[in-house]
Amino acid sequence: MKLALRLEGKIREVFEQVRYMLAVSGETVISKVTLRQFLSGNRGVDLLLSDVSYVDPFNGLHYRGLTIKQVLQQLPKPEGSSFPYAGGLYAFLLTGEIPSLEEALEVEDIWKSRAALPHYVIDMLKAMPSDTHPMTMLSQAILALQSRSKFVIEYGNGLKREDHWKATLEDSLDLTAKAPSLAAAIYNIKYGNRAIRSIDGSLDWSANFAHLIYKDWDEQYQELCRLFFALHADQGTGNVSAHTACLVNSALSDVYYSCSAAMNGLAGPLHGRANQDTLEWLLGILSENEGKLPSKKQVEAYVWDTLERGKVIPGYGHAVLRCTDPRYAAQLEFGKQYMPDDDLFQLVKMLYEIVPAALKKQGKAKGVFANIDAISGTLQYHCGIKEFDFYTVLFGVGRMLGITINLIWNRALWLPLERPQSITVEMLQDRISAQEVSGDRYL
Ligand code: NMX
Ligand code: MLT
Repeated sequence: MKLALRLEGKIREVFEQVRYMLAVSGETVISKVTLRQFLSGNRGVDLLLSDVSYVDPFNGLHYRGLTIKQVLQQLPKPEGSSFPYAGGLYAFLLTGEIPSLEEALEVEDIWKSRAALPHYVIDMLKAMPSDTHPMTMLSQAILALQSRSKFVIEYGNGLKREDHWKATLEDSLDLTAKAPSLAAAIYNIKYGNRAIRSIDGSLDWSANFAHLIYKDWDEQYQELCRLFFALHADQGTGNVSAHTACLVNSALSDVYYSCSAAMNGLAGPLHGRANQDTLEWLLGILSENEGKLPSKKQVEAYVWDTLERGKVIPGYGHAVLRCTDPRYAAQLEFGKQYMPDDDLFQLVKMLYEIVPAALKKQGKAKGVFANIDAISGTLQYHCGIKEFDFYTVLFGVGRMLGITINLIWNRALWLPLERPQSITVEMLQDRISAQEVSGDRYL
């Protein structure tokens, strides 16, 4: 595999660099933690290593140093499409080099050859109770594939540490190849008992999802799939889903265990499920106004009612971002092009004018701007995916791209078992007292 050969060279370079830093500067302090940070989920504490992406609080997501706009411009695209091959994005995030068309297609071809789902996974999904949340189905289906892990077999046969990344790469390609098929199987089984399709060899990975849910006629939806999966791929590794995967994988649990666990984190309303909750909330606003677009005043009243009931405004705020999420902006452009007159899209734009000011006035949220979930469901809904409890599965399909790449790199860099220390309240109090005496404000 040419991809693995290119990656091997990169890994050698970065491995040496990290080992050298560790040997020469091992005791250098790179981050300090205040008591407030300690009790606020370690916000703003630099604790994780990843070159794959970085979230700048004021400029948002960067994939390998490039903005989202640059990435969408520079990666190879299928003929006639405005959005890149996911295979090209994968190669780029993995190696840090913009791939040629041929290099993007190498990943697409590998995925095509590994996309089929084993029958027992489909049978298992069909056997689950009909009220099972699609994220539970996704997590279970990934876990069901775990018995196929090449890492586990090779580890059992004495796999050397320097080769852990190679088996992780194999598992990663196997799982990501199946991700659209898994999501489509869940969709087809849960919402209509439709037959499970095989991929269309003439379509790329992203557009194949449209084909698998019987929307191959819908070029607009194929375009949305390409954009959607690209935008959801990575967001640093501090977010709950990626961090969970990295933590689980640090015990040398394989890619399947790690990604299944990641999906359980993504299923939470403060994380990926916010796309489902946003759509439900938007439909609630419309239905209060008998399905018609409400006035600005009515929307403001709805926003305040939500806040006064102690609820969060889904799709707004962020643990890191202090600006509008560029992933929101990229989707806004898509909406302007394809659905400018859609009522939900109009409502999304109204909220963008209203919510940040309301959150500022309320004075609690540190990030008040729109995040990726403020709009993603609206685009799906317009394209006919009305089953909004499914949206987080689509987030998961995209996120598996970034997560698996981080796992490959974590194994390549020999990142050890994650094991921070916990301390008792009494110990915390003692440290505060000791430092109040010494005048040092840091723990
Ligand atoms: N609406 C109402 N209150 C909010 C919001 C919001 N959108 N965002 C933050 N707050 C509140 C938050 O609940 C907290 O309240 P309290 O002090 O009573 O606990 C306070 O403001 C301070 O929170 P922050 O430090 O600004 O936010 P934090 O970093 O803890 O959390 C989120 C970040 C994303 C969890 C939070 O902004 C939120 O709940 N947003 C709505 C849900 C959402 O859109 N999640 C998706 C995030 C992106 N993703 O895809 O994962
Ligand atoms: C994400 O894409 O993971 C979300 O924006 C949440 C985060 O970054 O913490």
